[in-house]
Amino acid sequence: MKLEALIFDVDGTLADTEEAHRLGFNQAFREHGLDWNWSKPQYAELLRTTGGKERIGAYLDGLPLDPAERLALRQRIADIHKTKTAIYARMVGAGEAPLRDGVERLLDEARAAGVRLAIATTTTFDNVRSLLVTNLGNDALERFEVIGAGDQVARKKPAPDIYEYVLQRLGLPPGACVALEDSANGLAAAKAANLYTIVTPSYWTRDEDFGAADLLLPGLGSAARPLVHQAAMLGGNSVLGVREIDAGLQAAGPRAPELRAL
Ligand code: XBP
Ligand code: MG
Repeated sequence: MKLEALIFDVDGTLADTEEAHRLGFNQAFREHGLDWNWSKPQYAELLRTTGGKERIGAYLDGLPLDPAERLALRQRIADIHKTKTAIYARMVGAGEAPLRDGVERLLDEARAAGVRLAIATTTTFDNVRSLLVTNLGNDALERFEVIGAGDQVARKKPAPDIYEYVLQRLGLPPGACVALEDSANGLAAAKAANLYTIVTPSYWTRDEDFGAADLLLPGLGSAARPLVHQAAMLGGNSVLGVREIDAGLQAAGPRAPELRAL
């Protein structure tokens, strides 16, 4: 099936945003009078829980609290998270989360080739807007036909829900789309939605297991940082473009449910 759409994860895939998220959480905790401070190693563990509100909840679960205290703090999660989202927007707006190498190139190439673009993320929609508008200009959101984000679905990654939501809104079968991810949770979500999945790990996810990925690359590649060692795998090209992605999708053959439908 011909490549019709690229579906991008956001955090870690479009940009290395997790340090801005971590600092945002910590500042929000301080502003809410809490003495919590998530270190980098601790945050790497906490990232196993996707979704900021859920992540705060998982952290609370690990604290030695009496039930009343735990409940009272649980009821404050939404407020704390709102503060964190505002702090994150300011940080991203100040240029602290540039796009990863090759991302803008691939987005431009896809547009020129008539390949549709979408987003499937667990992060809050406002964060997607801050990141895209800061890095790609005011009309950045219009580049993406569907933006699936945050609480639009009941279950976050690794559940397939956000990918299924995006596929449904695109009106496309998984076999015509490719997902781009950076984490094991994201990969599991995309594969559970039966998508061909390309993984470009980030600082936070580089030690995770990506054995299920259809294509694993250190990045998308650019003239400044060509994928020298992967060029043979990419038909001689040292950057990942629409042509290479389509070739990978064709080589992988039909996705399982489509096969079953034959
Ligand atoms: C990343 C996440 C998010 C962010 C924080 O998911 O798990 O929770 O860390 O964002 P993805 P929020 O890579 O799928 O974008 O605080 O807005 O949830
Ligand atoms: Mg991610």
